[in-house]
Amino acid sequence: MPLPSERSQALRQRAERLFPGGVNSPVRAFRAVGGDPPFVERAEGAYLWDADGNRYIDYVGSWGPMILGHAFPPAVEAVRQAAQRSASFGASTALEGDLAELVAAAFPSVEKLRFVSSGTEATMSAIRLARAFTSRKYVVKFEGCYHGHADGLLVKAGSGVATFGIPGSAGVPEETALFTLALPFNDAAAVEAAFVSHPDEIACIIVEPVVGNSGCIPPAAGYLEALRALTEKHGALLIFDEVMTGFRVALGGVQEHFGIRPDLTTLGKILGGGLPCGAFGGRAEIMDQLAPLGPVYQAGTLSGNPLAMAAGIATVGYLRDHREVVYPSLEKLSAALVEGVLAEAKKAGVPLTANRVGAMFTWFFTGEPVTDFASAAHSDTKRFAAFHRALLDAGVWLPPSQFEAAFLSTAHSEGDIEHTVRAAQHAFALSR
Ligand code: HOZ
Repeated sequence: MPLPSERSQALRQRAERLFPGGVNSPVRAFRAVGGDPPFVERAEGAYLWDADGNRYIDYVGSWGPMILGHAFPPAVEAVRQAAQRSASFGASTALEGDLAELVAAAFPSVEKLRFVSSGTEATMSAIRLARAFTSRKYVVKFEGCYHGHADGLLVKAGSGVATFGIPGSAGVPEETALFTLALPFNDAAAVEAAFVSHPDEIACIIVEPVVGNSGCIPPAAGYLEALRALTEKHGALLIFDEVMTGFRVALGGVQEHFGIRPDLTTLGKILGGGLPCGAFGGRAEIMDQLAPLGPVYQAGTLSGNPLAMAAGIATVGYLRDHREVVYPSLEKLSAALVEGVLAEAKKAGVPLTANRVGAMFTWFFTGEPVTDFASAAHSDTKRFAAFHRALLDAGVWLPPSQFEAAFLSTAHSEGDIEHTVRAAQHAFALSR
């Protein structure tokens, strides 16, 4: 990769002057892998181009939403048409109902929902609702799961919190975090013990049912079923945070893939086709506790924004209409990519563990299975950083952290996969 141009350097200097750390979200910085993040100028299909004209095969996909590739033409056209009718009304539209019907058809557990503008808003609101519905205070979450940056959820969180080794977050009062119990993922006995030590006090369990924010970690056989049974037994709600997995691991998310029905679900990312959009929904009797019907307040000027709705309808509608082709082909291509890189690591004697569910995956630089945050944290993050840099030099854009999942889109080709596997082979050879 040639050195950054004067233009790139000027963009970086300006960003560092204006934004803390030069970025508008910490995970965009390359601090965990070294080097400076390129400035993205545009993207199309599976590729990103930076301000110096370098092209990259993109396996971040805006952290998940771009399942149909960047600038997916039906979504671009839908947004263009919506913008001509005005970008925002702060009033109800037919588009909201159109997208809500698509969501409810894909997620039968979602009888009613509310749109918001981000995953953070969705999880924060779902928890408020669960607390109100159960009249209980405690929330169980899992180490390494990230549910956005609301105060009470920044406890042993994944994503940037794990990447930068921030144990919680400054600015979150101890008293706020007091009601959050962080337990190891994939350990049903720990959940059972929490219900014993906090009888009738736990409002809900919130879980990334396939973890994406410690890297990709699938649930062990029977684990999600155990969460469902324990919450039912103890009168707590089960919240599936499917912001990352919704419409990705299957049209109906992890709950379709593993056949579990949570009480509440949070969605985002693909839901808005790349525009700011989230939602939370579930059983009607719970959702009807929201204002103006019930006493739980939650609101947003840009909730159900017509541009986001239009992009979401184009994206989710396409996924629904082409699901028989989209998901099997994502599965095939993702398997080829993940297994191809794993095979090269094996040949080169590099300890590597691959976790994958559909088109969501992580290569962990450890020879041991990764089943929770503790085992993910055994990864050799220096080796990951070197791998990341080598792949970037070869025109392959991976998430800049060992503790983030990568994503494939329908726009990726077999040629992209072959190029990536060759780049990995080269990177492993260099690392010997
Ligand atoms: N959950 C995303 C990364 N794991 C969020 C992206 C961000 O924080 O910018």
